[in-house]
Amino acid sequence: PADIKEELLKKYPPKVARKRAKQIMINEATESEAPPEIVANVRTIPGIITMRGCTYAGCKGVIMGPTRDIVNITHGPIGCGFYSWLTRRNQTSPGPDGENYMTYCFSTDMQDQDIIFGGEKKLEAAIQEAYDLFHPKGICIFSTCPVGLIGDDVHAVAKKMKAKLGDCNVFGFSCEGYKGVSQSAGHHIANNQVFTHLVGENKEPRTEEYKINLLGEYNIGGDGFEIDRILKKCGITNIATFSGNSTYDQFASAQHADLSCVMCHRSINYVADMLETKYGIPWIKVNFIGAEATAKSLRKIGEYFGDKKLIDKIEAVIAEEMPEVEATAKDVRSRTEGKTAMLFVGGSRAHHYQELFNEMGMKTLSAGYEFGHRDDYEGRRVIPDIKVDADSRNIEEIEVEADPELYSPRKTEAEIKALEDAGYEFKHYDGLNPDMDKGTIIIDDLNQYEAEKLVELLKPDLFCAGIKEKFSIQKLGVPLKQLHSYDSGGPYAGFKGAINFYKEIDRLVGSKVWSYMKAPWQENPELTATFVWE
Ligand code: CFM
Ligand code: HCA
Repeated sequence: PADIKEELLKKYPPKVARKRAKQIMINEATESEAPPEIVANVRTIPGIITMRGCTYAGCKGVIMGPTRDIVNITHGPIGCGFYSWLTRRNQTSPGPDGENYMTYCFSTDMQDQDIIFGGEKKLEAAIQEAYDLFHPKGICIFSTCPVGLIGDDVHAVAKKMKAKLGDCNVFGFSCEGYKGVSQSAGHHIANNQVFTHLVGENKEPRTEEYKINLLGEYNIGGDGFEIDRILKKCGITNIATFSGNSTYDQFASAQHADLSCVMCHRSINYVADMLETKYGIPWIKVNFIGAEATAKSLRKIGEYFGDKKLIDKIEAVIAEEMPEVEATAKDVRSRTEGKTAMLFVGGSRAHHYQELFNEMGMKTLSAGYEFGHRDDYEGRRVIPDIKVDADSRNIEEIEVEADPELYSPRKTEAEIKALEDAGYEFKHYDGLNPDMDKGTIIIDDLNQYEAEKLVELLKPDLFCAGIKEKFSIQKLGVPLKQLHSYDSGGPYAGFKGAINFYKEIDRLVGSKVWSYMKAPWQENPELTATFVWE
């Protein structure tokens, strides 16, 4: 593996190589030793073809995009709105209210004249038009790069329109694309605004049993539907999903839950912390990617509530669901055992999906995040040591305090202690590194050059990444599975999702078609030349 690292760095100018060397690590983490440090959540070196996206994408596309009954207006050029319109495959199912704005792409469609003379009037008109057409409960405004550059005040416009409309919550996000080093800044900005303007609004008490929030689950390819099916079968009430197929009212009611379950730690840990500080709701890390991981997460929820009725029901559900999962796993394993994969995805899937590959007997040779922070690699215990640089300081940290009326610890200190003494972990995430084998290669903010080099050197049976990587990797003869959009597949979460995933990956790694790929000019070069590097 050390040779591989050297190979990846060899072509870079010395300064670039020094910086990239800190973002490429040979995994040495073990359960007991402190893992070595990785540099993450820093600017991509200019000129490098990063896999990352922008802050606007993280805020509008990722966190707020999947909500179905809020009108999300992109204030900016049409491309920003169009590119973030359903490309993420976040699915929705309108409830009895029938409200679902997912099929619309709302944008102010800024033109040259708006950039020169200002776009606030156009934004006001857009909010009014959306209100007149749909009368939604909420309208959110997302700032793209030019909005920050010309100084349009989206917050002032939102405030004015909220007062004018009266029965519609309007608020904005300063999530200009350049605001942070990646999508991650957009997550934080979205978390802050949703918490400030929306969470806690619905004061109507909830009387259901075993109330949780599911944080960081975006219903890509219907994952959230499968998780909800399982939760419902177990008798667990999901008050609010942040934010797959969510509604205005779910966010507004999140303070009624008794436990927050965090799927994607990177994108939503801020809301989990704020719900705890303001309302006293503890949070735990869960993972519904992988059948074993799903069972473990359900048991963790059962143990928290500590009720025999719930615990027995959860066991019954697991016992009912697992035989089909195990039979499928056994069948595919005869073909997938020992095959290898690489996973380079956002800020949590490069970790979560290793569970599914393990269940198929497949090994992960190399993995990494586009924009994870050190805690997503090394675990939350390193948070106090993370250097706060100018880019992170640029993102607002909001002050949240215990609500004088609504704060109520869901468990007594003694109850929490009893759970912890029994090994229960609150507010805990160990990150990706400890789950990967020694000697595997962990890379932050992988780029096009390194991706191709890795494939050439390690020849994995499968590469998992996104649309920008898909075709360049497949041209190298290796199948690429999109772990963002799932290509056209899914769900992959929960029990039924695991079965879907096993079957698809079995077909992908068993197919030889990619290795037959040769462009005509590779087979019969009509022109040959030698490139001389001086
Ligand atoms: Fe969380 Fe996500 Fe991800 Fe993410 Fe994303 Fe996504 Fe992703 Mo694409 S919230 S960090 S910003 S799990 S959109 S649903 S697939 S990069 S690994
Ligand atoms: C985003 C969204 C994205 C992109 C996926 C991809 C997604 O970061 O803006 O590059 O294929 O999941 O849709 O991560």
